Amino acid sequence: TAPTRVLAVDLGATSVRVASVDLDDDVPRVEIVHRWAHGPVEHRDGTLRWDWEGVMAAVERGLDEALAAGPAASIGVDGWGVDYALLDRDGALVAPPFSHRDARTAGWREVAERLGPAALYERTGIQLMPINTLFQLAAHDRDELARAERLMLLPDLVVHRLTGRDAAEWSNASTTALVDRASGSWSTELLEQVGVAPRLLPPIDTAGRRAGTWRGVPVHTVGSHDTASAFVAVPGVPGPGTAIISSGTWVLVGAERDAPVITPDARERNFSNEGGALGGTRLLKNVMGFWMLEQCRAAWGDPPREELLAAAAGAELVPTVDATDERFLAPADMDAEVRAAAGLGQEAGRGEVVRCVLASIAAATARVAGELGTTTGARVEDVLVVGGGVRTDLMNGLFAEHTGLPITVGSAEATALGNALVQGIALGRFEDLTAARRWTASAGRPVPWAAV
Ligand code: LRH
Repeated sequence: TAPTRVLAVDLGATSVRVASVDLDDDVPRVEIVHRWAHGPVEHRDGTLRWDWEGVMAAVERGLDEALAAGPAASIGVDGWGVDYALLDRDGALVAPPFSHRDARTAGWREVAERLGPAALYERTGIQLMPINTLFQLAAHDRDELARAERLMLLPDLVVHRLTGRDAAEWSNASTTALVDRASGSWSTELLEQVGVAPRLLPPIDTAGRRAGTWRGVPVHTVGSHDTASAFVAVPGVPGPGTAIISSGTWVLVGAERDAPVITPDARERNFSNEGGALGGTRLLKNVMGFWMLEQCRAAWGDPPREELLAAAAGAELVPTVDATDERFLAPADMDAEVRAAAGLGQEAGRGEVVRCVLASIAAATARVAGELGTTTGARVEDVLVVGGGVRTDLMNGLFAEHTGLPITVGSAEATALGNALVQGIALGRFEDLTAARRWTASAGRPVPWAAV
């Protein structure tokens, strides 16, 4: 029989990738067929938006290249969360989609106060953060909203462009803070409270379904939220005491649960209950991730990452900052912001700043892992790490040092891999999630303590 080769389109906030995975291989291998580096761009009105034409061109080019190399059994699409596009009556973009780092959400706390933070949390189970789709929409340009006939989350929009499917996949919809967690549907009330006509939202559906075809190849829905896909492809079968870290542009720290944990304690600690790719909940918190390092590099004129990491590995002990603080979301100068927060003067070298960033991420991660134990009543005993960040040994080592727990790192391309696994389940290649994870477990490696 022909190998089960599937293609995973993975929209990352710093690079769009099209990957090929042969699900019949002995070990999981993700081959990146096409990669397009990008980032939020300043629009002519001064706002931060995405170059959507560029994203779509990269997707189609990557799929073309992948299909030129051989046949594929299926295509799946995932991407970063919370961002959306508005489409007009002809299905064209009303304007380029905003980045969640755009400053228009600065007044988000007032919106939260108006809606009632406790009620908001009880209804959605989502951590209150400025980037939530809810707060983005509350601050969205009213003229643009008035011209909209459809609102689509970005990975859904790619599927729509490829196949015509008009729906919102559950895992990503659940992260918007616009879904009523009890009913699993869009909250008409919340949408109206932020001035969005509920009819703009497409129906919610689930991962693992056939969405249509592109050039004759079946397209399946997958965990369209990249974090949901990354959690699918962890190196092992997580137990109740397993914390999972998706280490990348953001560092997402969480654990899997069968049902949402929407308690006063979870609210107090601002934990999110995001929908799993194949059901269940990711109880999780966002920590600022490698974005902080990349923005420091940008402020320094892009010196090689390896040099900075080597300097950081040899740096003196440094103070840490709170890597969950929104001041690090999109500061004008990340280097200056970190130095100010940490009390590091100009005499501190770049190595110290980078060390401070990575140690701060690790400290916040360890704190969240501890809180997960308190909130769920199941102490965290081991940690699985996936995502592009696993390539940075110093970061892995700092996770081990700060959590004091055994750490296993898995695939740097876990997002694409998880996307591929859900396609594999839809195709009948894997019986279920556990069977799929047994395959990815073979790619795990323990992190030696001595790495720091
Ligand atoms: C990670 C991620 C995260 C969201 C953020 C916008 O890529 O999807 O889960 O909170 O980007």
